[in-house]
Amino acid sequence: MQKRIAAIHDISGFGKCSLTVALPIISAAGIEVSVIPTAVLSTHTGGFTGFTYRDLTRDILPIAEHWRSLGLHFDALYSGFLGSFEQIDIMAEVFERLRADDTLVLVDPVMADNGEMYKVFPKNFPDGMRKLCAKADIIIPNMTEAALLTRTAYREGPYTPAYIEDMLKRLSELGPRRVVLTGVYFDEKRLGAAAFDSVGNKTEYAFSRRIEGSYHGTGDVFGSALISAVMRGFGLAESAQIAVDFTVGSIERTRCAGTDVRFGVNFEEGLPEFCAKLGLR
Ligand code: PXL
Repeated sequence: MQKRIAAIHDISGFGKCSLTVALPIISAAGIEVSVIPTAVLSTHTGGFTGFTYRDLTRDILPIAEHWRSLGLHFDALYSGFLGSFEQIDIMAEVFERLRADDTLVLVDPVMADNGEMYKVFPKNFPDGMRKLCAKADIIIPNMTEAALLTRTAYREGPYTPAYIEDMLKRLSELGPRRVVLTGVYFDEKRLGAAAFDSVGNKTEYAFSRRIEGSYHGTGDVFGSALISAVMRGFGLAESAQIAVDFTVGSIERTRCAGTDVRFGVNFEEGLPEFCAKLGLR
């Protein structure tokens, strides 16, 4: 049966991230996507000034409640950028209302990158995210978010396997059985993700070429590809490799084109190859 995911992120009209990335990627994977927009912005907040910001905090629970009343079944709930601190507790309530026994809850604790918290969030935001991560089956922090969630100091790479594996363990101790950590690298040539399953205490790595620069929206491209692969039946490490390859290909095309890094990455032209890897033709 076709799977159904509820994606709960903001919609930034320009700049390819959150819902404008999750919808096309998950749909291309042959999975149905329902959306709860957490906020509507003219652009994302990474490098643009003067963006509009319509907070939708009060709409989230009524949307979830309407879906619950319809008896809809979701194979996965996928949350990302939340529009306000208040939305963290609301998201926990959304999970309560929409989660069935077989629903996978994936939380991307979007709040920081490159050693810094996004300026739109208050200082106590990581405390709230930590509580939300406890309700997830899988979390997918980057290295900055991992440091904030575990209350450890942010460190720049290259990292060591011991450092990454200790971080993964601490993150899973927050509650989620599985953790995929992004922005992992042991040398200057390769970069990727580490996938950890606390059942079996196993860490696996998914690397690709390391490309210079910081491209906006790549965390959402990665997360959307990862949940798509998991929903199509791939294991966590295999899904992480598919998502890393898709993200790196998208970055490479964008770098070759010389596009402004704020404009998002060209993931669109990688969709046919992504679908082929998922076994869709
Ligand atoms: O990609 C993460 C993200 C999503 N949504 C908005 C953002 C960001 C990161 O800056 O600003 C609105």
